[in-house]
Amino acid sequence: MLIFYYSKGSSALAAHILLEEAGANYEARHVALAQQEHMDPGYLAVNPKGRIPALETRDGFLSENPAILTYIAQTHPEAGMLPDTPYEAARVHAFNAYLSSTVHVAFAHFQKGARWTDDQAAIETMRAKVPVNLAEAAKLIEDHYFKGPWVMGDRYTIADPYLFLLHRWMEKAGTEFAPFEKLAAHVAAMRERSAVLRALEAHEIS
Ligand SMILES: N[C@@H](CCC(=O)N[C@@H](CS)C(=O)NCC(=O)O)C(=O)O
Repeated sequence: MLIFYYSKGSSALAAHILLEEAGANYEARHVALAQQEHMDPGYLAVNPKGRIPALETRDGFLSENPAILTYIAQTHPEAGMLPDTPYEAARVHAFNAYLSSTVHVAFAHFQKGARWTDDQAAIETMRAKVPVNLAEAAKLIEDHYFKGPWVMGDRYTIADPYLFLLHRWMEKAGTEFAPFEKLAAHVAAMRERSAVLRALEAHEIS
């Protein structure tokens, strides 16, 4: 059985959705960020980076959203969450790498600026830029990478639950999401999936 370490309302929501989509046999263990439980020695043994999410598999521990999403998809091939051809699969990984390395990091400057500087004025300056950076990312995705109705077109893949985080990041940062009509339709379509509703309930998100 898989053990999934998550925090309510965190980016772990993407993998939580995928575990539900795949019908995976897993136990969810909550790690409260607000209580600094991610820095407890017990959790640092799971993920020395002290970040959420993490996944305990029969082979060992995994961290990093794109890797966890890929692992769940590859161990549940019947769910069909990864394209079969190398090129299409690589496009999914490229999309998720962009969310992980650029968009999530851009959002982190809204709440976690102290990771990059101790200068309070610089933290405020970086924070002020976050809504602009997220809007630019959303425009890039909408104009160039989102095919519709799902990220890759007709096929729902591991890019979809990950993209679902974007509107939450934008709302938290105060970026208007509604103008991105294709992405807004994607959020609405995601909310019609029972797996998404179950994961949202686990995160206590209405
Ligand atoms: N690159 C990591 C980022 C994970 C990450 O930063 N998670 C946040 C929650 S969304 C976290 O654990 N924050 C705790 C902290 O920064 O102290 C991934 O994609 O899994």
